[in-house]
Amino acid sequence: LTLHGVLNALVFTTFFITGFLTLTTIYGLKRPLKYPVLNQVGFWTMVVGLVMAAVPILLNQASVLYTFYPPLKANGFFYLGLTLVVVGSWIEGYGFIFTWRDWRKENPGTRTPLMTFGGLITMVMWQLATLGVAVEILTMLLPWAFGWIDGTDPQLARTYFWFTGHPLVYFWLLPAYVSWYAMLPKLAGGKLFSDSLARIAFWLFLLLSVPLGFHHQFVDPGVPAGWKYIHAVLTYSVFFPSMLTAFTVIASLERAGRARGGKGLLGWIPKLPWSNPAVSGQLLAGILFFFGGIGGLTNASYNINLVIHNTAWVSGHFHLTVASAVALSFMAISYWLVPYLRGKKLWSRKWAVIQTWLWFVGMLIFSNAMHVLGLLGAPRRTPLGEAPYIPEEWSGHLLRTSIGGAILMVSAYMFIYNIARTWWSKKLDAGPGEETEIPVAESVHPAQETPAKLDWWTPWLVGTIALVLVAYGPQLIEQISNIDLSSPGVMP
Ligand code: HAS
Ligand code: CU
Repeated sequence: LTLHGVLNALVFTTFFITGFLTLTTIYGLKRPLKYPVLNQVGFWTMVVGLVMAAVPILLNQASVLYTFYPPLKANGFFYLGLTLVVVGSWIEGYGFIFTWRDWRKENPGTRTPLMTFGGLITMVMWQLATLGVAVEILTMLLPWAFGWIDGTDPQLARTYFWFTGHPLVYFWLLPAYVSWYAMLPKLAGGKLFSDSLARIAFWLFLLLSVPLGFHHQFVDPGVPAGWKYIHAVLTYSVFFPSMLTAFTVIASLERAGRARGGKGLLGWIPKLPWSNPAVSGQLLAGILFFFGGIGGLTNASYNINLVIHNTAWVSGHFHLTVASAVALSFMAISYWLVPYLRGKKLWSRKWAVIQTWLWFVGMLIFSNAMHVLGLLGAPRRTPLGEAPYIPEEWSGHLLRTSIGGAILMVSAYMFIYNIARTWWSKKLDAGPGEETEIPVAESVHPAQETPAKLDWWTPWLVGTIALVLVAYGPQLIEQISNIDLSSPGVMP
């Protein structure tokens, strides 16, 4: 489970995101990276970190899951490896920021191209968000794992982790939103409904991603209830930019569908280009994300959370969010990105469209079964196959989980095969315009008409830092001043 969680949630995402945001930076700004070597260093730092973390996992020296909660203890190189993956992504982020800063100097007053703007917000938020795990690993887990200190403080470690852990989900989600706003409307044959609304959504994610991590700690004894309520209210507020996204992206899609002859309330939906896998994948990812988002609202409700926390419900939630909204969007983006990078046609569009639908159907079965099992009390992070307490009423849902999971695996291998055949094929050279273009959506109102304030970093950065200090400062001071490094480690 550690291998599954780390490779999918931390590695697949981070590597795809830094690659995709490299493209949105240089293509959006129409200029090369300011310091290409810097981004190469960032990439290879991530690769070294990946290998360093993977070895202990494979040697069963790091069975601590992707959240590496102490007192579960891993070999020190696992923590060091993950640290390098984060440091590598930081370096890549600075490479984008330096490139944009040069562009900004030469283009004063011009609105930052939306695809670049969304990528920058993602990376700036990530620099702030990762301070939590950086402090956790460097001041607690590394010295503990290498034996320089005897014990650790699980409560403080969890607070540090969730300082990063929730914004981590938006580090995953925002690149998918960059595609949904800045590319999908073009792929659908239309325009972005509103450039301003898109930028407001990204600013709100910068402001609200970090100061709400306690919604993962509603059952933690060391966090006072008042602070849990404050973070619960802030969690409701971070709903807003996603609802804004649903409105703006669907409005853009509706315009495209109607331009293609869609009539009536919903007649525009079948008119969308579902035969393009880059479109079908992202539409289906969005539909799954509706259910994931509603589940997030349930999770955020302090008292209801007590019912679902640490149950299979949560696994159902994040397979609709990171494993669908994000992962299925990344696969769909790959269906134009790899042909673009290789100048070759996709090996099979038909396979690709079928793959996206298989993911959709498999995930509906898998995640619904997980949600229901959670409500029936099935714990997560537990090898249920070994458990002596499997009540009869779980069996049907466990079977559905397996069926859904098997469909997802077939879909995943169809994706990998299609991409590999495209990448290494000899004969599929694409003619001009055939999928080798980067889809750039124009907005209905030119971006230049978007208020200049929506391209102005200082007030939003100051507001973000102030909100984080208010939401976390007092509790961090309290927990750090009461640090108790007495908990021994457990290595399963
Ligand atoms: Fe979550 C736990 C609350 C979003 C991932 N979440 C997790 C965990 C993960 C995760 C990995 O409050 C487990 C962590 C662990 O290991 O313990 N989550 C939320 C809330 C949101 C949310 C309020 N989560 C995400 C996203 C994730 C993610 C995004 C990954 C990418 N989550 C929680 C809470 C917990 C939690 C508690 C702790 C539970 C516990 O006790 O452990 C919100 O951001 C959700 C807002 C989303 C919406 C949906 C908008 C819909 C859109 C679709 C548009 C449709 C389109 C297509 C474009 C309001 C934008 C249309 C198609 C046509 C055909 C037209
Ligand atoms: Cu969260």
